[in-house]
Amino acid sequence: MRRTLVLILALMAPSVVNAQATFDECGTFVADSSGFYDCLLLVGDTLPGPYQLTVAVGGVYVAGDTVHVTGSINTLFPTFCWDPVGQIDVTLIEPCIANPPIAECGMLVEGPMGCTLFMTDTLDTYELENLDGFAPGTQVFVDGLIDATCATACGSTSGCIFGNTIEACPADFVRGDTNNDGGTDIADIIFLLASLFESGAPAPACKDAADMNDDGGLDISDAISGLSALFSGGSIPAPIGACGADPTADTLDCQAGNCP
Ligand SMILES: [Ca+2]
Ligand SMILES: [Ca+2]
Ligand SMILES: [Ca+2]
Repeated sequence: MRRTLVLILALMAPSVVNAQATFDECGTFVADSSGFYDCLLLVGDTLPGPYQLTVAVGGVYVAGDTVHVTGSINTLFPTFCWDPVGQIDVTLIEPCIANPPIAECGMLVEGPMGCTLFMTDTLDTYELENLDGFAPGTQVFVDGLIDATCATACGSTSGCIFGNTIEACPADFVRGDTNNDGGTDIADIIFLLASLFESGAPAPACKDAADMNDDGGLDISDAISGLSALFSGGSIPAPIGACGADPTADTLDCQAGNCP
């Protein structure tokens, strides 16, 4: 009897066209509205669903819990739950942080309605609170908080970034090339020591390149790390040997870089 009822309910469920779309937002678990089953479904903040998840959530979560889920939405899927409009093939499920931070480089692009949007490497687009004179087509570093549910006049976006600062993206560089001549040798150590201790000596064009221990500051320990890497089998943090971005954010300036 129960099996028959399941089949009937499944047949009565709204038919939908299969489509693959991305789900990447916070949502809230709700109980199946039929009251017959123990299906725990997810209602997204902007994608109302409800959605069935491909991972077991019973016993882990209860109705009312909020989570951040990423995955792809499949609208053709077997189910005995009453009312899901899609199934999320889950790649990540984690606690929901209401306003996750963002601090990364991306591109300013022209959006609809005359808006300028910030597009990340993963093609998410956000309205910014502060453009500070930067124009579309510019690579910029944005540091702020994400509001994925903001009301925006900029059409379909991934949300808004608020409380943000915006500045030019740090240039790629090779760590250790303190004198900016394309190579890494004892001359870089001498250049660094001179910049630290000789008045009037030029500063490194890319201070990140001179931060050989990548601790966010420039001092004698960087020269020691560089000497160790050159002569004592030590190593310094990436990027070394090829141009790359600083893996650790800091306040050191590298707008000039030492790469083409
Ligand atoms: Ca050099
Ligand atoms: Ca340092
Ligand atoms: Ca750094």
